[in-house]
Amino acid sequence: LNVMIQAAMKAGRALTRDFGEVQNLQVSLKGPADFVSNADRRSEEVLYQELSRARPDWGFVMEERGVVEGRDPEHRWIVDPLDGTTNFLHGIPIFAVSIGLERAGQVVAGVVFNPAMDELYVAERGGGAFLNDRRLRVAARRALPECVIATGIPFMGHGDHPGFLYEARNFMAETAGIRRLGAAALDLCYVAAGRFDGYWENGIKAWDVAAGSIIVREAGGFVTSTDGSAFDLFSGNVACGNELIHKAVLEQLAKANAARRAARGGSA
Ligand code: LIP
Repeated sequence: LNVMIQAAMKAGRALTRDFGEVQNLQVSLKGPADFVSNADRRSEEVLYQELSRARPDWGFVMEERGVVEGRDPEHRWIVDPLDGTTNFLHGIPIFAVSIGLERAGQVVAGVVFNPAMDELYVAERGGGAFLNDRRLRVAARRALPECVIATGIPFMGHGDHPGFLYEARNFMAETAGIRRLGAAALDLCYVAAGRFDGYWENGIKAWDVAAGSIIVREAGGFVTSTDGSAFDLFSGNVACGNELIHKAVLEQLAKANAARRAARGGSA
């Protein structure tokens, strides 16, 4: 954890410098509305150097570099050097560095750092979840009408737009509100901190959710795929909340799916 915290803070300092000069960054497109800048690359370089110096044999799954094989088959770092790139490039201070540690296919530790708000979220399997040394616990609300539920909204060229509208319609009707932060790692941390009661998203990547998933679990939350099956980092979707709200989120998602199937005359 110390290695992860030091690396996240160093990368966070690099991001803070670039955030102060965001208008001077070189920005390019990886796909439609999918931006990458030299801030993402600088942060990734810091993380790659720091983590590989501390554990030379461990591999990586990184947003920009992709998979980097290590000699140790057991361990790998799952890293998003800048989660919330679009926010960052618009001067919105909701972005984070996210580092998950996978051991034998299981995430066993996670660190998420939002340098603009000086919020460091940390969890290790069996050791609880913390925000700047304060122990975290998911919210205790028991019914959707009192809940704020977060999600990610598909954007130009990405994701299932009609499917999202079916889902959003249900949550609009059943909850106290929907939020879209724009950084999946922080959505998960906000669930762990009890700020959000639940969160679901489709079309996410392993590096968006690796660290956050263990932070939610260590704060007492439940994390699965959106169909209720066991959470899989590489399945591209996630749903979470406390035990009751997680179940209620899954029910709404199943209802949305059924409504969509019915509208299509029963076809999948
Ligand atoms: C982004 C997220 C955002 C999600 C986008 C994207 P990036 O990550 O965290 O909340 O909705 O699909 O994955 O690209 O800024 O690291």
